[in-house]
Amino acid sequence: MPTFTKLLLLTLKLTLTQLLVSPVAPHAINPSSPPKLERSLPEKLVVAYQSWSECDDKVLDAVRSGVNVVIWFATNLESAYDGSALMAGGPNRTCVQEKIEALEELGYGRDKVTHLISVGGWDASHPDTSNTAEEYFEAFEKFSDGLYDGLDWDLEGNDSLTSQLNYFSKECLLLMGDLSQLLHDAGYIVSMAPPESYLDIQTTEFSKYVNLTYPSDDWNTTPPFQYHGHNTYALPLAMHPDAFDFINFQIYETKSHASYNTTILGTAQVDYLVDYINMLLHTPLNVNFETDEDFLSLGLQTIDIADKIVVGFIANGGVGGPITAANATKAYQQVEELGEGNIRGWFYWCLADDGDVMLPGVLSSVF
Ligand SMILES: *[C@@H]1O[C@H](CO)[C@@H](O)[C@H](O)[C@H]1NC(C)=O
Ligand SMILES: *[C@@H]1O[C@H](CO)[C@@H](O)[C@H](O)[C@H]1NC(C)=O
Ligand SMILES: *[C@@H]1O[C@H](CO)[C@@H](O)[C@H](O)[C@H]1NC(C)=O
Ligand SMILES: *[C@@H]1O[C@H](CO)[C@@H](O)[C@H](O)[C@H]1NC(C)=O
Ligand SMILES: CC(=O)N[C@H]1CO[C@H](CO)[C@@H](O)[C@@H]1O
Repeated sequence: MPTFTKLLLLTLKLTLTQLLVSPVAPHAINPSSPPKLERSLPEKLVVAYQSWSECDDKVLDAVRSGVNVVIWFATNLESAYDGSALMAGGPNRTCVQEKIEALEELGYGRDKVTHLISVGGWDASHPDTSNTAEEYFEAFEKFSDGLYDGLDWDLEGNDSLTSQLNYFSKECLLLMGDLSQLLHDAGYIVSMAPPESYLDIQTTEFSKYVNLTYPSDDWNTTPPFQYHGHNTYALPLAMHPDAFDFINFQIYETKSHASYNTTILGTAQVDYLVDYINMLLHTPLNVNFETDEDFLSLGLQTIDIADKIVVGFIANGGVGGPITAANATKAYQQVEELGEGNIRGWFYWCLADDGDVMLPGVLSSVF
């Protein structure tokens, strides 16, 4: 007994001393601690989003039909009552755990299906940047507790046009990059889901505002659609090119180039998507940060996204929009025939709006 007590005391003393003399900041992550699980992704991706807080058996059918990445929706990065970093919100944890276990029993374990948790969404708050990326890394691990394989960024704007949330602060963009890097280095999967204009291959402009217009797409509406961005998501990507595993391009953003070209200009859906995919694959994604007071020192950056491209649709009752899933697969095949590479995969928003689980089968048929 006494020996044990002594040993315990000695251990405690040592730990305390180590803590007191430790030069490491209290929230720093031990870089030598290995990731608990080296997450990997399938070669070709069929990504499905859950709707806000959704958790039900639809995910089982979707995975059986070809979905191999599920993104659960959506959390916020907040401060707790005592000011500490907190990842909060998202779907019912017990339910998510049950569905992941049910998938494992069906033969779709964690080695075959990746489960990510998203941050943000339209009208959602942006991260509270009074906490550091290191602190949010710990908050993620606490929130996830092994349930999720990584994180997906969905930060967007707000319905109220003059809202502060239609501006991505410098601190917010830096946090997105820094936290992504920490998660990536620890072996987690990290993705981002920019609306088309938030990562736009068709312009080099950069802005932190997401209440802008597309000056060149004339829909003859007054006022024009005022919730576009200009390459906002290019900032974390330019600063941490290796941190992101894949990029979900939301070509279904309201009044997107994709809708404009296919509806107003009348370009056939297949032709548009072939052109768009080829642009993403072969045109350098150049973004000019010189016009931004916070990031001008970055100058003109060329971002390599060739192996990260995932193109996404709105479910539209199982048809897919603004390009249908059927036309998307035709476009994929045409790009394939050119023999110069292809996209990493597809995604769709969201499981709830694909009631008869039509999309995964069509989208996965080309892989
Ligand atoms: C969360 O999910 C579990 C398991 O499906 C369920 O029993 C519980 O009622 C749910 N909790 C809430 C608050 O809906
Ligand atoms: C865009 O949002 C900012 C707030 O971030 C606001 O100051 C500005 O007035 C908004 N622009 C328009 C056109 O409403
Ligand atoms: C493909 O796109 C065209 C418009 O370009 C549309 O008329 C047609 O219905 C689509 N086909 C399918 C099978 O979705
Ligand atoms: C969409 O239309 C515009 C205007 O004609 C054109 O510049 C652009 O290249 C088109 N985009 C695609 C992907 O075809
Ligand atoms: C912070 C903020 O401006 N939130 C607004 C987002 O948009 C909704 C809907 O218009 C408003 O109710 C919120 O106040």
